[in-house]
Amino acid sequence: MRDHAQIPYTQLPTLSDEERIKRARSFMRDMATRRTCRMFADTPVPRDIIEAAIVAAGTAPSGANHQPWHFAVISSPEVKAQIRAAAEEEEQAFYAGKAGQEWLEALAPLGTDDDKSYLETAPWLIVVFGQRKGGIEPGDMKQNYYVTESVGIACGLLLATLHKAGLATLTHTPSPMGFLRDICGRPDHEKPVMVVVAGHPSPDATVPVHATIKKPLEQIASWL
Ligand code: IYR
Repeated sequence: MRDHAQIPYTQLPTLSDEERIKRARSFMRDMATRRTCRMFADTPVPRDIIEAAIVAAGTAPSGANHQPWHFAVISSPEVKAQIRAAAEEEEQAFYAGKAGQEWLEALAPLGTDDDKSYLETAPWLIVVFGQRKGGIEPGDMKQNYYVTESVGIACGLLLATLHKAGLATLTHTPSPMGFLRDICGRPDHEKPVMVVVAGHPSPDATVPVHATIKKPLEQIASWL
């Protein structure tokens, strides 16, 4: 049993407001250079980076601090090939019409298609699972709370850390993605949320202009 003790919150640095603004803007500018990449090189990437990014993701706030996530990390060429084959099968149906016209039209400016070769080329695939049941102690099977929100925040930290480490990333969301649970050998109470692909971009990698257009502050915030 964990206790209910409190400890002083002392880990924030003492800064001037000027320095705080500088740091916020510096991080903002760096994150604004992150791009979703669909063209990867097969250049190896140290496992240490992936480990650090997952530990960072694991610091995310979560419902009742149950930390309802699991990261299945794949570097095996055989498993990557299995994931690619299963994902492409789903995506072929998706792009052949299952998605519906409105969805396909929305995706057109991104230029995506059913070719998911990057799932084999990139050195690392991180399959992120949300756990409907869990708890803090290993083996707990308690109810988890705000799983979608908690895992979403964890994925954000994962992407931010990988970007800070100088790697390209892609959030891949095949639909439906139940096959990821089978391939990764995860239990029924875990739901695959996304595949985060990480690596170096290929030397000739491009990104769609459409994806670089971000809504301005006035459009995404209101001040009351
Ligand atoms: N999962 C598909 C389709 C797709 C859907 C959305 I919404 C995107 O922003 C991008 C792609 C694919 O990976 O191609």
